[in-house]
This record gives sequence, structure tokens and C-alpha cells, in this order.
Amino acid sequence: AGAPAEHDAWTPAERDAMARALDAARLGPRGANPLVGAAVLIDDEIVAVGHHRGAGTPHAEVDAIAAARRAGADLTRAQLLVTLEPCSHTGRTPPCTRAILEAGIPRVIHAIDDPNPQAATGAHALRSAGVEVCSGLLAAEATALNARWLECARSRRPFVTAKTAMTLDGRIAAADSTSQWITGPAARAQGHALRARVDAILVGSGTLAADNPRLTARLDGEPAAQHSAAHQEATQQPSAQHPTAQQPTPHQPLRCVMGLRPVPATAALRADDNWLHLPTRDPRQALATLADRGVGHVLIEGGATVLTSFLVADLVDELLVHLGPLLLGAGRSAVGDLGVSTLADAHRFHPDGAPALLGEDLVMRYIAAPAN
Ligand code: AOF
Ligand code: ZN
Repeated sequence: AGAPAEHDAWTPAERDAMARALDAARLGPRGANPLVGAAVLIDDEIVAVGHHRGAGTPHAEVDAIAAARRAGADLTRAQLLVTLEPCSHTGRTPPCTRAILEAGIPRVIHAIDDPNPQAATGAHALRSAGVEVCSGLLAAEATALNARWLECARSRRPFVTAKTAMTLDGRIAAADSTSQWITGPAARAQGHALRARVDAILVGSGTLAADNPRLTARLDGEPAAQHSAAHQEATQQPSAQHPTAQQPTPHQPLRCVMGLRPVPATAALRADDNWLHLPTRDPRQALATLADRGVGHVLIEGGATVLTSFLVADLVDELLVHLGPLLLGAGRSAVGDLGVSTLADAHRFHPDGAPALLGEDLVMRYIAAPAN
């Protein structure tokens, strides 16, 4: 959608501004939407920076334009640098092209085109309205930043986050199936906050049978459903530190069970109609069904069988590891056989930001390398 631009057509100030936009993009959470940042440049000076904070929140362009207005900038003299082509569609938020035109911004530089067919005509729309549009600045960096999201958009599948809470030696339950709790209240509360940010949450039918999880996002202190504690990561309780009463009801993800076992009539997840049984062991098929249901971001919460099947198919885009400070030496491993017999075949991930200490637990975020 963008016109090709010469490598050395960019000024140092434009380069710096796009680099700042990329840094800002990294502040957002990964998920159904890409990480996107934007910077406003006037007379070689960056007057404002903005970024996207996840599906349903304002896009980076709108965030940066608002910041520039607060700074009193004259946008009719500005260049807007964006790490992704501005969208032209009304999704969860209005089109960025409209915000750019209303602000009177005369020139836009975007790093890469948007592969989402709904959003992708932004550059064309802006040009038709008389805005100068260029693309390609720091394109490799912008592509790397959202490599897995770009793949999801091209193959029309949801973005997949997998979360697992394990001991220092990679166990999710002891030999007798006890697993409560491997991680403390602060890390578990973060897990519930994550549930409220995704469109769907998925567990295997084995975990359902063992744990009878509710799979709801709970930000208050209400107790979890009864369960045998086999796969604690599917049933984590909210933090006792969070007050019970005043919390609003969080957004509830579609609750999904994958696998060939039927869902028992007494399953806690049948509490309302917002659930789905995916009678397959094939992760691709499960994701295709979820995409048809409009799911853009799914959270895999276990157990090890389901997690392993997604890992084997290279369908885990983001991996969240909650590491509790304990050892078991035996018990159930977080991940099963991946068919790897030599180190060169290991599934590799890249750290996505710095690890965090939540209570006594280490919380680490990894992003998968681009698929070949
Ligand atoms: C932009 N700037 O900061 C982002 C864009 O559901 P919506 O309304 O948030 O739209 C999501 C789509 O918009 C997403 O799939 C991608 O194509 C584009 N994301 N576009 O102009 C942004 N995050
Ligand atoms: Zn947009």
C-alpha cells in the first residue's frame, strides 16, 4: 500500500522519530492487535509520541495526535511517523486516517504495510485526500517487532498466548497431583487480569475432567470451583490482596475445551452459554474454528497435553512462564515430548521485555521466533 522509498531518502530526524515510535510500540501488550507506535515530528523535533495499548484501546496515531495537541503543537506542519500503515476501517475504534485528516497532518511515514485486508487501504485513502505518504523506514525492525502477529494476520488465525506456572525444575504438579499453589497470589492475580484481556481461553478435556475449572476472569477474592488440583494453572485463584466488593465484573473470555472427551453435564464451565467444545486434537483445526467465531487472541492454559500439541505445531506465539521458587524433582512436566532429540532442534523463544518479580515468583514473557 505504500510507495517504495529510497533507503537514503530519510533524514536523520525522521529515522530518530521512527526509532522512538518503535520504542513506544514495545510498551504495549502483545495480543490480537499488533504493537504499534507513532511519533509527531515538527521542524526535526519530536513533539509527541504515542502507542497502542491493546485491542479496544485507541490506536497509536490517535494516541500520538492527542499527545501533540496537549503539547500545543501545530499539526498542520507536522509529519506523523507510524510503525504500521494507518488503518482506514472502523473496528473497535474509528479509522486512524480520519484522525490524521481531521488534524490536517500533511505527511505520513509508515514503516510497513498492514496485511489486515480490512485495515490495509489507509495509505491509499490518505493519498487520495492529498496527504503525502511514504513507507519503508526501519521496515526490518518493524517487521521483527510484530513477526508473529503479521503471520497470524496473513494466515487468518488467532494470536496464541500460552501461560504456564511451574516450579524451578519445570513441574506443574507433584507426583500425587497436588499443585496448589506453585505460584503466589500476585502472579495468580496477573493470570486473571490476562484472562480479561483475551477473546478466548482454552484448556484440554483432560484438564477439564481433572480440575473442573470455571475459566472465568476473576479480579476479586471469590473462591475457585472445587477441583482435584491436577493442573493448577487452569484454575488459579485471584489475589487475596485484591479487595472483594468494589471490583467491576471483568470482560469474560469465551471458555473453550479442546479434545475428544465429552464435556460432562456437571462441568462448572457450563455456567452460561459463553463456552465452546472443540472436539479435535488438532490445534490448527481448533484455531480455525476460533477464527470463524471472531476470536483474535486465545490464551492456552493447559494442561501439558494441549500446550505440547500447540508447541509441536509451532502455534504458540507468546509464552508466559510463571516460575515459583520451589523444586519437586518429580511430578508432571509443564511440556511433554516435542520430538526434539538434539539441541539444534530445540524450540527457541526470545525474551520479550525484562522478567518481573511478582511476590516471590519470576514472571517471564517470551515471543516465538518467526515461523519458517
Ligand atoms: C493502526 N494503528 O495502533 C493499530 C492498528 O479492532 P481495532 O479497531 O483495534 O483494529 C485492529 C486492527 O487495526 C488490527 O488488526 C490492525 O490491522 C490494525 N491495527 N492500526 O492504524 C494501531 N494497532
Ligand atoms: Zn488505526
